[in-house]
Amino acid sequence: MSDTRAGFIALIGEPNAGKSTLLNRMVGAKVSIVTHKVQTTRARIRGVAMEGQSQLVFVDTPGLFQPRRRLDRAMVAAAWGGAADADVVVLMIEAHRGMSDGVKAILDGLGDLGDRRIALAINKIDKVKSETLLALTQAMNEAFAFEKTFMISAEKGHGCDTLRAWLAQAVPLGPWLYPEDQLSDLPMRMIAAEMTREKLTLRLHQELPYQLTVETENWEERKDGSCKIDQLVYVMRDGHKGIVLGNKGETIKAVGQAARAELEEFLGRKVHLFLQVKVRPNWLEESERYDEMGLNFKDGNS
Ligand SMILES: Nc1nc2c(ncn2[C@@H]2O[C@H](COP(=O)(O)OP(=O)(O)O)[C@@H](O)[C@H]2O)c(=O)[nH]1
Ligand SMILES: [Mg+2]
Repeated sequence: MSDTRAGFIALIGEPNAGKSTLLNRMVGAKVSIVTHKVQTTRARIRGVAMEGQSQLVFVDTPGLFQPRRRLDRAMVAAAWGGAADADVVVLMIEAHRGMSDGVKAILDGLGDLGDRRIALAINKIDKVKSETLLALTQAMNEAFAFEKTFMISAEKGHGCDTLRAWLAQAVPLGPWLYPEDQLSDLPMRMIAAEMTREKLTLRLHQELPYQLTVETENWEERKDGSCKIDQLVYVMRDGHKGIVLGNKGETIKAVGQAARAELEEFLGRKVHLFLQVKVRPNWLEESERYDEMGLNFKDGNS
């Protein structure tokens, strides 16, 4: 009998709680993109971490919030779906924001998850005093019977080893689900598209990132060990195209350079990245776009 363990751990919470930051820290590599803007993560992203004999498959989810548009609804459905499929659910909240209306709405939904293990991770403890943390821990545990409460800083690392060690014994006994050296099950073409989307999100105005999506069109392995990647940036309006390109193309050029540098580091080899911007007024209503993001178009039906 083997004594290996393996399981899925869903990270849920409001947008910006720090789910993607925690996933990357647990995996030890950047498999999910992180920005200070809300709703950066769109699809369910899995990252694999090993802790002793346990394989922890973290599922980063889009944030849970009040959905208004089709893409929002598909994202929220993916987040709850990720939680329903997991062995362990970790609800992440922000220490300084406390029990917000959004957190209360999520607490209401936790009851429907059945009898799986649910833990609380209060994140961003670097931002608050310890009295605040104790009061918040108490209030949260009065609202829901969490199996454990962790106080962490996903960014700085505090408390993350304790959380990981607990998760390692919380996942069920069983064979590993992925090869030991695999970091993510996301196809490389999607990781590459996400990296470009992150760089765009970091550079552009508040609303615009929501209105665009990036897809990898072509991936060509070259004899010299490098690869050539062609990506399309879909925007909704001509004006957006101008903003993405920037004056004399300088914005798209800077985005391309930053994304290429990160891809080269991730892949450990030379990358030739070509970006093209396309105006597609209706991309938010096209099911192929959702397939490429790993979302279910029909989940967005109102
Ligand atoms: N101060 C502080 N900021 C954090 C911490 N964890 C994450 N952040 C920041 O919070 C923002 C949102 O993080 P992200 O992981 O994208 O959140 P997500 O939307 O839940 O995936 C980013 O700017 C992170 O750098 C933390 O422990 N402390
Ligand atoms: Mg995220």
